[in-house]
Amino acid sequence: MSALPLDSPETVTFAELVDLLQRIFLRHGVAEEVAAALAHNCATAEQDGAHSHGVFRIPGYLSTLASGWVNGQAVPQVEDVAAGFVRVDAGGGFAQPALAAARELLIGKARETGIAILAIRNSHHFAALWPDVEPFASVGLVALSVVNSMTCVVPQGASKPLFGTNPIAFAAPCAGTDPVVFDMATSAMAHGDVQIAAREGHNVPAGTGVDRDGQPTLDPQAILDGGALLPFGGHKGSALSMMVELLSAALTGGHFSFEFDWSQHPGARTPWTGQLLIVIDPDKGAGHSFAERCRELVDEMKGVGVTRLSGDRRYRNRAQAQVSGIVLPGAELTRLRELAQG
Ligand code: NDP
Ligand code: PYC
Repeated sequence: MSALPLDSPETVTFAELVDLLQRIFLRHGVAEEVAAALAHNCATAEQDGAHSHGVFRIPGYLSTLASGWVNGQAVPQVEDVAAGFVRVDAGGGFAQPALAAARELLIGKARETGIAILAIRNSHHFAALWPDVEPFASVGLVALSVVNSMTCVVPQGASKPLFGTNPIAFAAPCAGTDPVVFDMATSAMAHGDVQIAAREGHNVPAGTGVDRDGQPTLDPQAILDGGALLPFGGHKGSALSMMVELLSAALTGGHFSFEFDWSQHPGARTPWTGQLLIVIDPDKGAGHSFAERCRELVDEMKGVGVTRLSGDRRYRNRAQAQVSGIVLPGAELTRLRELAQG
């Protein structure tokens, strides 16, 4: 019997992928709780078809850890600063364990006061943002989060990059169905998707970015090689990106996207910035009907012809993966297994 070609697809369960990724992180110097948080996050993205922030990110995590730029052993310090305000110093570690450490306190405050803010600083976020907000909507809360990244986006009207790709994610409970969730970079394209386009050798849409001379380009490699991304929607995306910088960095005590210098850490890929979450208990608003009102809006949207809501693609991928597993190229799984073994 002939061997399978190395890149024939292989299927793993979600639990198997989490376990594999966790072992990789552990082997590369990451503390147990941090490894668990990152592995779950990364496997969730892969399962949901968010390929720019799934296993694609593993080499970047590992080169960053090897460079000493991020502290995989950091223990987040949670500070209860006010009735509706929690701060976390992530200690130069990842944002996900910082959020996990503050989560119960944050939820308690949101239920008590109606709204609570979590300001994470001194943190690295290298992941999709929706896994940070969706779990709040799953317990009946509304959540909004922003995180800034690294300088690679030219503000509207400027001639040089300054902003990060700066995503905004929102999640709200919706009666009788999955939470309504959106998660979008404020750049025309996420940096990870530009990297994937370059790897796969296809053009990006017009308006995505400029080359090193500031000229519009469809070539993703030209964007990566000294070029830059543009905000989505011109001045509107640019204003939202500015807001993300202010909320994620100025408000939290983290770095702006342009403020950190990783040049002495070859291989560093994770932005050292900050993250803000706002969690609202909708029961304190118009009563207990928020999730029903959300459903009404969704139904009305469908009634006027919307066939694809934000989140639909992810939920569809997730449902499929839960039935038939997560499909990865065989060569990629082999590489991941090697990384888990050292
Ligand atoms: P997309 O443009 O792919 O999607 C943005 C949102 O729009 C999603 O909620 C998506 O839902 C929805 N959507 C996409 N297409 C449609 C459509 N045709 N109709 C209706 N809704 C649609 O995401 P981005 O490229 O902007 O971002 C990709 C990821 O990169 C995000 O997870 C983001 O958090 C991450 N990122 C992380 C950064 C960091 O610093 N950590 C920086 C920048 C980006 P669905 O999910 O169902 O496709
Ligand atoms: O895809 O733009 C991006 C990104 C930046 C940091 C993590 N992801």
